[in-house]
Amino acid sequence: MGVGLPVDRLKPVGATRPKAGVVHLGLGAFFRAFGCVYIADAMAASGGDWGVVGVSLQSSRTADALRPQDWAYTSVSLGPNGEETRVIEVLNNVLVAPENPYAVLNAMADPNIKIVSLTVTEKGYCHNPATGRLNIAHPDIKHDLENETPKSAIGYLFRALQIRNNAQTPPFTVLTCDNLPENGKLVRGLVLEFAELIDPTFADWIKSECCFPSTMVDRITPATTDADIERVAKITGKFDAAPVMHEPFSQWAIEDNFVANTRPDFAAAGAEMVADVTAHEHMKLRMLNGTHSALAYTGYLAGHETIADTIADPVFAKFARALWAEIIPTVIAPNGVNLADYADALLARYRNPTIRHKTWQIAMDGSQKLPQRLLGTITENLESGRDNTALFLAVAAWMRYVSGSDELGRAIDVRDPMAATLHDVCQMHSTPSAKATALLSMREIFPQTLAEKLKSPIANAAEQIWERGARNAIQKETT
Ligand code: CS2
Repeated sequence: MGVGLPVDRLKPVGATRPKAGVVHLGLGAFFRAFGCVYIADAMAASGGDWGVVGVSLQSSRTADALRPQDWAYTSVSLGPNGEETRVIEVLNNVLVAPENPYAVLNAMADPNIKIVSLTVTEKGYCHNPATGRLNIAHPDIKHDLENETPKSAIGYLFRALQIRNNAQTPPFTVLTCDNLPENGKLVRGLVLEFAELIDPTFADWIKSECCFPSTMVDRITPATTDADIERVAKITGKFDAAPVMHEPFSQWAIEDNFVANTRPDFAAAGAEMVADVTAHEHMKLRMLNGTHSALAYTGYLAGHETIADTIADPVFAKFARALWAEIIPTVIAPNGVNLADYADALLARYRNPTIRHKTWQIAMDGSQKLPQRLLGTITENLESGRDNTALFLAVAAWMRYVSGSDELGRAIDVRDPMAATLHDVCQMHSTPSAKATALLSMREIFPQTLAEKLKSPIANAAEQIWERGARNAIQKETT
């Protein structure tokens, strides 16, 4: 820390930690900036023992940062006109799964735990993104099928449910908060596929007793930087090693389907409890995440560091509008929502200059994101004979990005579980159209029938992106 900064460590104001009712798998910045805030508000409004035991499935970084603060942290709302801070005190422990998988299973098996929530990112489901089926060749799934101490989220859910069943404890509700379509149905299908490989009778119990509500989650949460940590210390007068930064906006639509109807009073905290979240999910995944990915790949290639920088460039603002014009005809608006207004609001959120959301951060894991963000929309437009020009450019920009070098020939640090294969596939071919065709043949991402239809338009878009550069290609195609 710089000279003259406060040295007092942040501590909770409340004397005791709230009793735990939730175990959260994958405790990253997003859930701390989102789910934990809703839970804090729900407990403030209506009470209940809904403290959260966070679980890091990979590193001990968050646990190490939060332990000296008794798990309290600062949530920082980045408004266009300034920052507001608030201390969140709902965590009552953070466990590091690889260090002690039994502690995680014990926490999940505790009868007081009614909900196991997840933000493990798309790749954390160990599924095949094109089909939604469990990837049984995934090393963590292979490991978990053969060992009682799991590595994957699916393995943890299965083993913990098994322990509860053996102890005649009712199951928990599995509350997924990742940006995947019909995310509850997806995780249910994956847990059942896993269970059927081990114990089909037990799979029947999961089917009949367990609940997997789907949710739509929305709050832009850029990664916290060292500069953020210093600034928060200056503003609050306390040193917090792991504050979370987020936009003021937040929206949570939750399918109201919980074991024994037991849950925090999410509605009192502003969440929408609905019978079916499909409309919310489609709108958000296609209109927000779809344009986010499109802007991330094209913006990165054009040398823009953040979404705010990208969208401040009029060529990209126009590109975003062109994307929404193609996406909106595929979206059924949730009750009371006007999709043109929703797009305007997204544009305003992207423009928020205090959100330094890196194009590189959003560009991660494209192989896992493309199907639900862009390919579903493209498929429906093709079926109805509608235009896809801007969406094709977005897919081609992803191809250019994963080929591994930018428009100035500098290496791109491509983070993706399939990064090595994507890079090798691109290297084997010399022309943009040949690279595009080879990438389209990756069945984990592009289903065969779609790939065939995409061959000529994507080869064409790839040539534009490679030859003109992303910005010029967009400018030419979207005017
Ligand atoms: C982003 C999302 O990183 C990404 O892929 O598109 O994290 C996005 O910021 C959130 O879904 C907004 O709710």
